[in-house]
Amino acid sequence: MKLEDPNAAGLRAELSLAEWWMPFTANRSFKDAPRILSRAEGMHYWTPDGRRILDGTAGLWCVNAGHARQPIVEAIQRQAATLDYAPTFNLAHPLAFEAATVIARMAPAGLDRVFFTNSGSESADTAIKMAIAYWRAKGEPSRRIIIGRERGYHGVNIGGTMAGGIPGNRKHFPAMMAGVDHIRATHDLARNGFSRGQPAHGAEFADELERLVTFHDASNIAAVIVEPMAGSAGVLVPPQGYLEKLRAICDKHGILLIFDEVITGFGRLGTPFAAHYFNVTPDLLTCAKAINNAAVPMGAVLARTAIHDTIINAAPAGQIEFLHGYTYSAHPLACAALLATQQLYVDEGIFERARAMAPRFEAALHTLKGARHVIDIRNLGLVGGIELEPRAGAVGRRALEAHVKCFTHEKTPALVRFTGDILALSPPLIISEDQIAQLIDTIGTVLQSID
Ligand code: PXG
Repeated sequence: MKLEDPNAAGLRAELSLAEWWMPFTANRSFKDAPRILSRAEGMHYWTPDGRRILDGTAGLWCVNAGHARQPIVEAIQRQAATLDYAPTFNLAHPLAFEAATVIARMAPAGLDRVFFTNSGSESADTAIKMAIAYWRAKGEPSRRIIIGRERGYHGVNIGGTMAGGIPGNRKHFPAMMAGVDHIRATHDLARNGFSRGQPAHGAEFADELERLVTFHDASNIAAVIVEPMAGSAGVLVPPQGYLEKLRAICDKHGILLIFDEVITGFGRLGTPFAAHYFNVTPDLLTCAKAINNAAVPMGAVLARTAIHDTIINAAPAGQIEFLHGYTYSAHPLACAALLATQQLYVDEGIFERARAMAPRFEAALHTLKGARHVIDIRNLGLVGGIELEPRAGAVGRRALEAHVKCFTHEKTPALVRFTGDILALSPPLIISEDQIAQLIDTIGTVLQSID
């Protein structure tokens, strides 16, 4: 196939699509009809043929400040020319300390030790290893079981895959990690359909944790890992009181609570973290994506001081305390992007902006109630989920078709995510009211046009 891309200098010749094995993609059908993005700025992507697409997903829930923001671009450029790479095993560079300090200061009180990774998946596996290392250092090494939740997503590494609860992601990779169990998901369409914000029913789903504690015994359980608000599995907003209950049960049994804030971190709900929004503080918190506006791959795990100190103090002086880390942990370009991004969030009041826009986003989103195929709408902060009735015998096809038709919409194309038969919206936090209206209008007309 030939791709004439004016932005891809050096790639103008015949471009083969065969070699790149694409992630989480139906490779064959995609390559039959590829959708290519070649430029981005602010709220928009552009295709190689110059079509401008409104970004309804902030890339993949990650470009919270909008695309190609100048201060971030320049920080990366400067850093690449100053210190392109530095090892961080028994060596360091100043930006890493600065970046950790900035993140610790904005984190919920008590979560003030920061371990850098390169993705949300690495953050999940790092947090799981921290939990296990903590109990070992504390003299309770039998605490090794990790409890996840059905429909949870914690990335694709072994710990995250096993603690995760999306059946399709697990079924090809059974039993890669011993000692994992799951509480049930909180989704309850019958009682909570078309909820605005946190649904009223379902705090009692947290009691499942008590059942598992009785079953496994608390002395064998290291940690519970959940997304405070689940995104990838289709925008599942926690019922009122649910997270508080999980926290209380963990406290009662001395179990660590891990929040996976890979998509909720950095303003998505109008607060720095979802922990602030819900006023529930975990013991470990994973993040990635918008930590540096996704400009360079980066993630982090935030730990309570006591967890950090327990692991550090258990090792003899002079010995490595936590045998874990990545070649690119605290990569200089990622740190430079982080510092510029966090400054931009403050300078432009981007989290406050998201908070102010959330009610207008909610109102616009719920105008789709009654649109063809729509069986539920849910929202929190600048996240929206639109659940469609699946086609008989073809689960996921209707939402895939809606996604493609939004992208190829003649007048006002938009990028919309889908998972199963749920459309997910998570626009950059700089979206305007007009752009929200346009996004919802595009989805509405597309839903009318598909079977
Ligand atoms: N945890 C959560 C809660 C996530 O949403 C990860 C971990 C993994 O992060 P990395 O950086 O390893 O991909 C994620 C990633 C979608 C979608 O369409 C969501 C993610 C990734 C790709 C697609 O909802 N989230």
